[in-house]
Amino acid sequence: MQIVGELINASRKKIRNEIKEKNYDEIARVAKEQAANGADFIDVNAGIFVGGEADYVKWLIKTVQENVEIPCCIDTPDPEVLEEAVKVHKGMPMLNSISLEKDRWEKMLPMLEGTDMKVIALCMSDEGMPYTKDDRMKIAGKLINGLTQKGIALDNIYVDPLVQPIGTGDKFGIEFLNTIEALNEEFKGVHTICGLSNVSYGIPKRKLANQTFMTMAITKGLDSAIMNPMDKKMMANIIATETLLGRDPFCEKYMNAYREGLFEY
Ligand code: THG
Repeated sequence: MQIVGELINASRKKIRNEIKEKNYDEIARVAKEQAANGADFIDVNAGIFVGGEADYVKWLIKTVQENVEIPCCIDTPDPEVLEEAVKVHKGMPMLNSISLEKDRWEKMLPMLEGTDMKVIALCMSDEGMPYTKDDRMKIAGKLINGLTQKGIALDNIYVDPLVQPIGTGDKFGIEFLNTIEALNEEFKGVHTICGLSNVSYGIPKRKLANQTFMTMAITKGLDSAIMNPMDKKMMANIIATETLLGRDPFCEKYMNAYREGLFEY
């Protein structure tokens, strides 16, 4: 499982002011604790600062990269912000995200061509949010084919089928899970990713729903997630699920995690 640490996001009340005031030590701390707890990428999102977003994202990238070795996942729907942000990022970032929305698609494709950057392909189009597996697969197919036609490797594409709150539609969970399964069947080698905690918006005991949904999604083939790596139960749950699914030869990761005390929660 590849983990994108979600904590450096200005929409979180806890960190909004630290970003606004460019509190270097606090951002460095949150980057380091996520990396130390298993993050493979650090998501940076300053989307709430209208007009100042590019400046804040660039500062976040510099701050994160001065403190951890892992790359950033640059989280903005604005292609102009992405373009500026990519210039200050050292090494290969993950871009979050391209979609089939005309403006994003047309402005981001040239940015990706000829590079080895990773990109999240969000299942969204100008026709609005997809609800069923079939809606999502139509968009995903166009995204994957369009990207690979431009020479982008399947291994650099992370399809996000968009998790929607189960409280707003009983079938949103299963439609998402079926999409993960279909993506792995039809596009072998492509990655799948999501912001999984969306599923539990508006219902109690969110961690219970999130952890259960994570296990179900991994079973269908989910191989990456935007999540809180400081959630020890979730991290333990991921390791146990992968081991039980036969994706951990000789239970090595499970045993190592146990010995390192990662299951003491
Ligand atoms: N797909 C992609 N990118 C994404 C998302 C996605 N980026 C943003 C988001 N969704 C994932 N990131 C977060 C970051 C923080 C929180 C949730 C998702 C979070 N939320 C708390 C809550 O939900 O209650 C607290 C919010 C607060 O502090 O106000 O912490 O789906 N590609």
